Amino acid sequence: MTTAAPETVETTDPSALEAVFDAAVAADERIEPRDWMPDAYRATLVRQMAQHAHSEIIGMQPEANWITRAPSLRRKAILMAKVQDEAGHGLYLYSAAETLGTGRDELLDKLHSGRQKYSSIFNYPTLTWADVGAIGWLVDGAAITNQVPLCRCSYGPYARAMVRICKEESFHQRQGYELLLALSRGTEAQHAMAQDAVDRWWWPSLMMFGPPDDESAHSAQSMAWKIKRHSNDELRQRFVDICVPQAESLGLTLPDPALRWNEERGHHDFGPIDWDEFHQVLRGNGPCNEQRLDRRRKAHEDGAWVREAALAHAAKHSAPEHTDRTEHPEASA
Ligand code: FAQ
Repeated sequence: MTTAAPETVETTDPSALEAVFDAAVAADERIEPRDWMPDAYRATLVRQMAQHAHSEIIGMQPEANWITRAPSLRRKAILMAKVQDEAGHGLYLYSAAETLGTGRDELLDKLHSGRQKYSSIFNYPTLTWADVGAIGWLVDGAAITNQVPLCRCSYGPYARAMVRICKEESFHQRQGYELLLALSRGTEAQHAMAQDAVDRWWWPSLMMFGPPDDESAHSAQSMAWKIKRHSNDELRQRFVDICVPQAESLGLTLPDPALRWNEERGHHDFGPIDWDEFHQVLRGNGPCNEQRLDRRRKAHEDGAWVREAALAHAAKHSAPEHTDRTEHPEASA
């Protein structure tokens, strides 16, 4: 916290500690790892941050599917950089979750055993090259809409991780938009490919924001704690309003006949979302759930030797003989 940190408060009385925590949240101060916090606040953060971290690393798969088939060296270099960024985002978020006392091994174990979720969006297949553009424009666009307010999250390490992530996501969104624009202005077949990708990714992108507010189990408490700053429906509406003029500039149509400007509300109305599909995907029945988790487990197993080597290296460098060697006169030469 920026002012009176709870550990400096000379009390172990839980209600006094909670009062200090509540006051800090009310004053928009940041809660830091060593500050006292309610167990439920810690658990909610771990749940959301873990789901977010898992989404970043599982989210590498749909786009990585196209790296070997990117249509030019320029597109390939951009795509590789983007997929590597997603891995980096996962690392920032796992590190931020570690500040809450939850190890990365534990979180990965929960992902691999299906006990923790990742975003529904990554259970859809990338069937054509245009899907890479649609993911950048719509999926990264939805991610930014959701994540910019998280830069003001009450938990310091999460908020700070989000600042950097959002900057990178912004580049991701623009490369997707630019890719789709090139296809849309290309041949008839390229335009049709771009339109088909937008048709398939639009509704799942709206589902990324989570269930409607009246069915969102965690929103009210998370907003009271200032982890979330806006409700799922508010952010979904913001995203729709942003996308409509962008789709027009792209020369593409959003696949929703009910989409129209509502003068009274000052927002676009849109058609009903298929929540049954959303729940099916969450239950593991999406088109790619099994494949995504299988690949993730295999990547983890294949990487075991890297983790072992890193641990051996760290142990070697913390051993006393290593300390002696660095004190050798030649070591500083
Ligand atoms: N998919 O009560 P709420 C990205 C679950 S990053 C799966 O409303 P909450 C970057 C929810 O966990 C994308 N599960 O929950 C990228 C809860 O289940 P639980 C990820 C979902 O937490 C781009 C239950 O439903 N972003 O895309 C989903 O208040 C391109 C009840 O829901 C984040 O994680 C869903 N769509 O609000 C990477 C952002 N929605 O835990 C690669 C941070 C809800 O009780 C390529 N997270 N659920 O078992 C958040 O802002 C929130 O967690 C929400 C959900 C908004 C996702």
